[in-house]
Amino acid sequence: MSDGADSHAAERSSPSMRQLGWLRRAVAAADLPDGHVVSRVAVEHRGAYELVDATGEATGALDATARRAARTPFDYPTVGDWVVRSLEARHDRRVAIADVLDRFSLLCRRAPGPRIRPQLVAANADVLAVVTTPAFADDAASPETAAAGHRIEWYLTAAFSGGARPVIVVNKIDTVSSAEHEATVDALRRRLGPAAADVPILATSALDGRGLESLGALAADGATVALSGPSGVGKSSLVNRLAGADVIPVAPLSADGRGRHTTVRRQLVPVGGPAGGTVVDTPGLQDLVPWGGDLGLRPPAGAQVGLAKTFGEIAALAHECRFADCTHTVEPGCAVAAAVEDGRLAAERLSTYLELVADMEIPDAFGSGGGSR
Ligand SMILES: Nc1nc2c(ncn2[C@@H]2O[C@H](COP(=O)(O)OP(=O)(O)O)[C@@H](O)[C@H]2O)c(=O)[nH]1
Ligand SMILES: [Mg+2]
Ligand SMILES: [Zn+2]
Repeated sequence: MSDGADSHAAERSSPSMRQLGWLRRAVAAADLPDGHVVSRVAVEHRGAYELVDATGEATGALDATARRAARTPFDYPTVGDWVVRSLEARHDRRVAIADVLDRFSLLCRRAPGPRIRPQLVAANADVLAVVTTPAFADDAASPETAAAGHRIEWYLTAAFSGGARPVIVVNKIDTVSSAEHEATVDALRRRLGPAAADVPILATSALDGRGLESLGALAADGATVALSGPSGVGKSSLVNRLAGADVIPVAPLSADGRGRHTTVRRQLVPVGGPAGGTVVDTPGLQDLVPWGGDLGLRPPAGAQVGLAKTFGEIAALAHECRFADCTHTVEPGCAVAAAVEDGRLAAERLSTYLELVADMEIPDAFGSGGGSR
């Protein structure tokens, strides 16, 4: 998009540490070793990291000590991470990353496949914007097409679990009438039940610019907004529009009107000028199955927190079940099933919850005490 009318000119100079979000961290910069600075990871590709800080950009790789100490995927940097790196480049022209700083948020999915493995998507995002479109949102509302993926509850749980505030962005509203996009928003609210109270829903168009101010305002004062959602919903278009420049390639539409699957590098992009923040474009994912294990966050969050925020009414009911390890499927004395029976809980809410917990492979998610099955 190069309409020249964008209010934010492209940022060519280095972003300030404030815009990159450094001042939002409560970590003292004083314990940095000599000859080192903190930088933020903007792009990750095969063990190398593009880093950005007030001095500019650099390519880095873990130093030998950090590599030897790395035990799990959580020990490696991901986009959005703050790292301690050498000012001087090594012989391979990369700077040496000595440390990955504690994360206050982490978007982490269960990697596809039967093995339970984590895959880090983005670190230190304040906000997770779940991008959808009127077409996708309508799909997600009907059980027959839920298999097409992109179930909002999966993203909300991942955001809440990982310590990020979720918002839903209904993009491409230029493709429908205002009555239709309002109907989409209403349907989403109904679908989310009580959780809708904690999840703002924005309507945007990367084409005509509607709603972009509200979205951009979330990335103010050093805040980081990560955009996630399936391919083709307009994540990269939104990032470009917010950045006021074509910084990320936009996939052409395929015949079915949805985006083609492209392997776009994830990227962290400064937006909104010196008083702004950053946005992170993530690769197109269908359902993002939230990681059910520990995320190593300070302060800690986790899957139990995420599920309880996304399905608060089910969590509350589960306390009343006869068995502490009730799965809310076949047990006698199940308060959740009883609530569905007498209409206090929508059957779809329970089936959505059960599907999500099955995807995450968390046994007895709302059980209170280590019962075995
Ligand atoms: N009509 C319309 N098309 C859009 C909008 N945002 C993105 N697109 C188009 O949708 C396609 C996919 O966009 P892209 O940004 O690559 O989506 P991504 O896969 O989520 O990053 C491209 O053809 C865009 O031009 C929008 O708000 N309205
Ligand atoms: Mg994209
Ligand atoms: Zn139960």
